Order: sequence, then C-alpha cells, then structure tokens
Amino acid sequence: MHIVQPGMEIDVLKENSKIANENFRLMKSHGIKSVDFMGSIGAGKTALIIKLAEKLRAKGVRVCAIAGDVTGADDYGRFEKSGLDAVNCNTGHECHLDANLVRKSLSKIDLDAYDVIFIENVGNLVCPADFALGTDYRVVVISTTEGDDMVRKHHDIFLHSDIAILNKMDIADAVGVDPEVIIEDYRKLTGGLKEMYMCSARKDEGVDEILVALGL
Ligand SMILES: Nc1nc2c(ncn2[C@@H]2O[C@H](COP(=O)(O)OP(=O)(O)OP(=O)(O)O)[C@@H](O)[C@H]2O)c(=O)[nH]1
Ligand SMILES: [Mg+2]
Repeated sequence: MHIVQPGMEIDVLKENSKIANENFRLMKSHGIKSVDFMGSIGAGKTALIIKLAEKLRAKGVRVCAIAGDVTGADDYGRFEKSGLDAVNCNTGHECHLDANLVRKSLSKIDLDAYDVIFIENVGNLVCPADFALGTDYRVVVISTTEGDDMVRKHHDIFLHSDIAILNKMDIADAVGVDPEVIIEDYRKLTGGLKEMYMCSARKDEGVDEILVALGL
C-alpha cells in the first residue's frame, strides 16, 4: 500500500525539476542538444526518431537515443538495428520517464561522442507532461489512428510541449479521421499561436520540416 503524505507530490515534482536542471546543464556542458519525445502508445515515436536520426547521421551529426519503456528492450532493439546508438531505460512500473532515470541513462553515454540525444518517453498522454527531463525541446507525437479528439482530451501535454506532431498522415483517410479537426483544436488551445506539424514517418513526408522546427 502506498501512503501519500500531504505535500509529497509537490516535493517529488520539485526534486524532479532540480535534477532536470542538472541534466540540462550536463548536456549543455558537452554541447549536446536534446529532445524529449512524448506521445500516445503506438503514435510512431520510435519510427519518427529513427527517421530523424537517419537524416541527421547523413549530415554527419552524431546522434544517440534513450529508449524509455516500462519493460523490455523492443524500442532499444529497433534503434540499434537502424544503426542508431541507444541506451535502454525501463521504468519498471511508472508510466513516464523522470529526470532521475534520464540522469542514470546519461551516465551510460559517452557525452563527448554525440551532438544530439533523442529521448523516447513512455507512451502516455498524461503523466509525462508533469516530469521535465532537462531537454532543450519537449515534443508530443499523436497519430491519426487515435481518432480526432486527442487534443481536446489531453490539454496538459500539448500545453507542456514546444512542438506537436500529427503522425500517420498516410492513413488518415483509411481510419476516417479528418486531420483538420485535430489541427484546429490545437490552434484553439494555443490561442492561434502555434501550428501542429503533420507527417508520415513511414513515407518520410513532413519529417524534414520537423528537423527545421527543432533547429537541427
Ligand atoms: N502507416 C503508418 N504507420 C506508422 C507510421 N509511423 C509508425 N507507424 C507504425 O505504427 C506502429 C507503432 O509505431 P511505433 O514507432 O512503434 O510507435 P511508438 O509511439 O514508438 O509506440 P510505443 O513506444 O509502444 O508507445 C508500428 O507498426 C509502425 O510501423 C506512419 O507514419 N504511418
Ligand atoms: Mg516506441
């Protein structure tokens, strides 16, 4: 049984922020740019990271990934198979990565050997929003296969992200989803200040624009 004391949740978030700041400073001291990829289960985070990393490596940029999952090494295996250096990071039970888990993963990486670190968070549109990891950018990835109501149902993660991506545009018609509904919800949520990026990681469409948005 877990007993939560009053104020404990705030302490956990405060401690996370402190470690996230340390992670940020550590990566900066090695000249590393980092991105936290949050998003729903199966939205295409792994597929997109692999595609982005392929394009960066072709330009001579040195990339490493941290594969966050509750258990197993499936995404880690996919990264490695694609030629992307990676570290596996299992949360055990938790539905999100936290700054301390990322700190442990960073300690396994030769930070002088990379220019960019992509962190794949656990598939979840709720919990990761509260736990900054210390990255330059926070990205949220959803896909057309989840229906057209993800932005309306999950305000927090979209408001906590710098960039929002709608993946699997290639099958929007097949699943009967009108991307414009999702995009308009995001526009409204961000007061018309931000546009959602649309892409197909599979078809390599819209991926270059995401690299530009990340300044990579
Ligand atoms: N049609 C289509 N399928 C895609 C696209 N991107 C990913 N997929 C497929 O969607 C499935 C899930 O993709 P993943 O990259 O594993 O998704 P994920 O977000 O990493 O999933 P979790 O790590 O389990 O949360 C796989 O079968 C991918 O091949 C896309 O742009 N179009
Ligand atoms: Mg994945």
